[in-house]
Amino acid sequence: SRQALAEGAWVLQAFAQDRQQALLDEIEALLAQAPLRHLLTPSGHTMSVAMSNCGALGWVSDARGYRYDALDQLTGKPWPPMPALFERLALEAATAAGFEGFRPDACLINHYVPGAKLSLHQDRDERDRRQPIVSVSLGLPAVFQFGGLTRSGPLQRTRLESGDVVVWGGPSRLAYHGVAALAEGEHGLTGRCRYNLTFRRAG
Ligand code: MD3
Ligand code: FE
Repeated sequence: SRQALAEGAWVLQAFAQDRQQALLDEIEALLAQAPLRHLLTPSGHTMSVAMSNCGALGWVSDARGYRYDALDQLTGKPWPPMPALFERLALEAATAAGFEGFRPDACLINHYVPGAKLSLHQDRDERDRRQPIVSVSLGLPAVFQFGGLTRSGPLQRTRLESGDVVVWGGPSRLAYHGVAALAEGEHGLTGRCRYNLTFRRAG
């Protein structure tokens, strides 16, 4: 089912349901090549969410700022290529939400353990903001928060479950959003954690 969260933002409930194990297998293979790490924010805080990337470009943060980089600083090598399964899922989800021809060149892998959270932010490091962002949730559920184009103002909250896919485009592309501290739990697929994949056209 396709459900509008806001203008241009579509929840595709259980869209990835039958691909969850295959997605997790790919994630584990990717993380063996480009390990999860806790990045520093430009202000010097360590993020509670651990991250890695695959694809031509990877999102990174350090004292110099936020940016996309073709190299993993940790390994000195390019990020692992994006698996065909990932590209296909992102294209199918974008198409189902009305965005044609989505070709992501970056996939950020976020890893949450209980207590980890993502503060309210905008995604504005991508060049062409007419391209949507596709996000895929796996494992423990999360409370996703999103607002408008300014940091102040009311937030909507929605629970994202394993296998849910959300497509963010149009006016929602620059909406402020975040993830509340992950609740304690145990999931049959991932154990005591949540993964979120975000597919982007960054370059
Ligand atoms: C709304 N990740 O990686 S996914 C991020 O669950 C990020 O890990 C969250 O926010 C997570 O930047 C949320 C949903 C999402 C992703 C990108 C968006 C929502 C968005 C971009 C614009 C508006
Ligand atoms: Fe974001």
